[in-house]
Amino acid sequence: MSVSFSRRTLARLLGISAAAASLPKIARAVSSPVTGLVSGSGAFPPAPDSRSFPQGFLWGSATASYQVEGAVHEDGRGPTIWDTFSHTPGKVANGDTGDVADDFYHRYPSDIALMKEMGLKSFRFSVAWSRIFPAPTMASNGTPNQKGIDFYKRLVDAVLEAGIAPYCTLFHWDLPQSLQDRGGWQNRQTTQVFADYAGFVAKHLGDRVKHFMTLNEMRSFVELGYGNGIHAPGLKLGRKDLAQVSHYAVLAHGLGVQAIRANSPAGTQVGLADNATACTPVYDSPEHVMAAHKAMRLENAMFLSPIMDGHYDPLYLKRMGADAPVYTPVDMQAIAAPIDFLGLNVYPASYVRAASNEAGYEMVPEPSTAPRMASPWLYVGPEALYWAPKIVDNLWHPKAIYITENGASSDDRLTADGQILDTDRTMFLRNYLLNLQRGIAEGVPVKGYFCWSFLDNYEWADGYGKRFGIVYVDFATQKRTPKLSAKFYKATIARNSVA
Ligand code: GCO
Repeated sequence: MSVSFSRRTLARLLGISAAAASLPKIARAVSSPVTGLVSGSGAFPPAPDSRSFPQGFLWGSATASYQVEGAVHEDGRGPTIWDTFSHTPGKVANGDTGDVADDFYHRYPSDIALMKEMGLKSFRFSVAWSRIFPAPTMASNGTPNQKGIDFYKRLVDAVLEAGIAPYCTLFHWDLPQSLQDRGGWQNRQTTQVFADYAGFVAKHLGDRVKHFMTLNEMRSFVELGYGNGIHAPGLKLGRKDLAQVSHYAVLAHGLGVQAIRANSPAGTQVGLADNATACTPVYDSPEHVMAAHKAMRLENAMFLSPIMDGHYDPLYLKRMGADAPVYTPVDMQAIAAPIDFLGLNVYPASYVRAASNEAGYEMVPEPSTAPRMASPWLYVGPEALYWAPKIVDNLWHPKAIYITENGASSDDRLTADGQILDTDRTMFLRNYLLNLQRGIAEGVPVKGYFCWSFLDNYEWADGYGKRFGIVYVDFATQKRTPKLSAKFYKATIARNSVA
């Protein structure tokens, strides 16, 4: 089964969304920004206002522990569900595992030097829980592993030394195997053990790291890991059990927020990285825009909306009926623990149109000719980066928003002289960024953008076959080669304006 099915479709299949209707004829507005001319001297022309970002905008890039680190048996790291899953025949394309990945565990100094050279202002990475606590149980995380803590201290120090701000994610899917052996995210106790681990990391890195994110993409690890089984731990739960897992995910987030706050210096900023369905009106008209606002809440009813609203959407609960999650008012209070920023991972646009049904909208499926990148699920919908933050801001007024991921997979090929001329990824990034700029210019409080990803890396069930980096990695030699898109990004950062 391809990943394309899972990302956005599963919630629909579970009956959470309104039924998709036939595709209407859509008039799409094509943005045609004025292109600056490069002068003969090679100097950059002044940026037209429709391209420039606010001063101090935080240009960054992101990675995740299992996708880049490798060194899975080193310095006391315990096994995770991804070690188990990737070593199970038939689960990952080409039988690829994260055993070596980008060898970032050893090569981080030169990779950070490359980030600095590119002008990155921030770097989002994740901590591997099992490097800190190799074998947690449901009773406690057990004995901390000093070598694991020391690794992340060294990493963060090197990032800071390069003048780059570290943004730390506590959970990017590599759950310790010892917890999965006790039920993993199906066991409510995992939420408390996660919070304890998050508090511990905040205590040890909080002097260096000012921004923490609890969980990355709850919808992905819940639906892909526990719903259709294409990600670790590979389970296929029914609708009721899956809804309970998603409840534990949001609860873990809330308890994590509280634990990080309790263990870090005043002023530490806490948030999450959520892949909220990026509800995008089919075009800009009052009824479709209104429909997209309704969709943003209901399509994200298991994840973002309870975190921001403090309750589950009544229509979601009605549709789930007896399959709705079991929870207490105390749970809901924790889930809605105030956050300092909201991270959005934005990839495809999910098109919405007005409808006269109970929900007031319907999702519009992609036509077969809709353009996509190398990953089948990754439809190109640049205006998602305008509408998702805009609607989220209108609905919930977060204090700050970061785009914690946005990027694209391409079929990168080396030219005879060793370059990667990824004009497609560059086109993708340019158009998404122009849409982001539009929202910021209108006052949406987006403070930073993290390109996914810095390096080609282990793309989960797709193995090394789908490349998302702006830096090419030859996995046989570990040689890094910045792609054309990296040069585009460097120019964009230098000008603080879309290049
Ligand atoms: C995810 C992750 C990343 C992916 C990226 C491309 O959401 O899946 O946060 O780990 O690699 O999104 O698929």
